[in-house]
Amino acid sequence: MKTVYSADHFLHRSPGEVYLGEYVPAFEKPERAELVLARVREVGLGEVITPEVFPLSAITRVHTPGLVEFLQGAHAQWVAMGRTGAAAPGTWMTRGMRQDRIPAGLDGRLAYYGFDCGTPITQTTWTAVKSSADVALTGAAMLSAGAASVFSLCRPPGHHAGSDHYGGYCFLNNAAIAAQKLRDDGARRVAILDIDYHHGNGTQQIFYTREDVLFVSLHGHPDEEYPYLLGYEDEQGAGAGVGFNLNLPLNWGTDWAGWSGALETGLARIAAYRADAIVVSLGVDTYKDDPISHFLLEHSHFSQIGACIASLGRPTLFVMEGGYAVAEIGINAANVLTGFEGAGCRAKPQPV
Ligand code: Q9C
Ligand code: ZN
Repeated sequence: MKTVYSADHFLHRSPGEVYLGEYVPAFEKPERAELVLARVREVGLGEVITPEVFPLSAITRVHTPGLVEFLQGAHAQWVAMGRTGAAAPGTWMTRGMRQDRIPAGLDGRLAYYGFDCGTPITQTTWTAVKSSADVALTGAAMLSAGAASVFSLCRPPGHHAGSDHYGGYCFLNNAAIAAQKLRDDGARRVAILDIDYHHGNGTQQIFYTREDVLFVSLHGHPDEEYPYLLGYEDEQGAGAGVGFNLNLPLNWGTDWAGWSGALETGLARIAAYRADAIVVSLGVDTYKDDPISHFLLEHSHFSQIGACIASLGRPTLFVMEGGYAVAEIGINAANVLTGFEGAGCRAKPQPV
């Protein structure tokens, strides 16, 4: 399996975030992608290639031009107002507020487009964000050209970004952009399997009224876990999309027995859908020692996840999402990929 990677990801570095009431170093940091890349090379997964550059029109297939222009220009406007540091909202939209009017001023647009304060926009964030989308699009193009599987080593991650909102360390929804590209290249049905610890609220929102992209997500229950306001099991799609959204929320403390049961349910739905291609939102923040998460998966389980996904026998694009146990992120992510490839890899999944 080839890996698509761009060093431009270094251009996004969050200055820090508020966690449990304290300002702490950001969990989502450049070292994450570097350690995944190092492990991909160590296990001999396959060639590592740089992405092609795609036009913005591939992004505005799923995001509004307003969000894209905002992300491109926000930091320059922040600086023009005499401010230092990174651009982030301190006010958010809620019930009863105007949704039909996009404010002219920067702080108003931060409130309109952003949904948390953990996703700051620096001077070079856009370049990293665009490269991450290109990494996903390149992977999708390779699948369209006949590859059986590709790993798009995206950073920053994407699954919390919706058509017109960003947050949760995510600016553009790489997996959704890739799924749309697969559709536009001719795949009739695309399934997105989101195994990140957090609900992929952005991906769900983007495809909620559509039957041509099935969304299946395993995640921390929104009653107790971020992003809290989406991801319940009664969200099953709307309009033409009814029946094409499957949420499998799980409680804090879920172990392999509970998690793998939900995976079986999700995979059965995808098999019944007869997807032409599968996009996996690959978060490994389900790991037992993840610093912001509450599931209990171990290294060997990630290998089993890959093998289970391979059993669907469909062209599969893996898109990197979360995972914050940085020292072990490479092992966990690569175990999914080598588990998918079975005996095809040189190194054994490790340690068990
Ligand atoms: N300071 C992913 O795993 N935590 N995103 C709250 C507010 C956000 C996780 C941040 C967790 C987002 C891609
Ligand atoms: Zn996550």
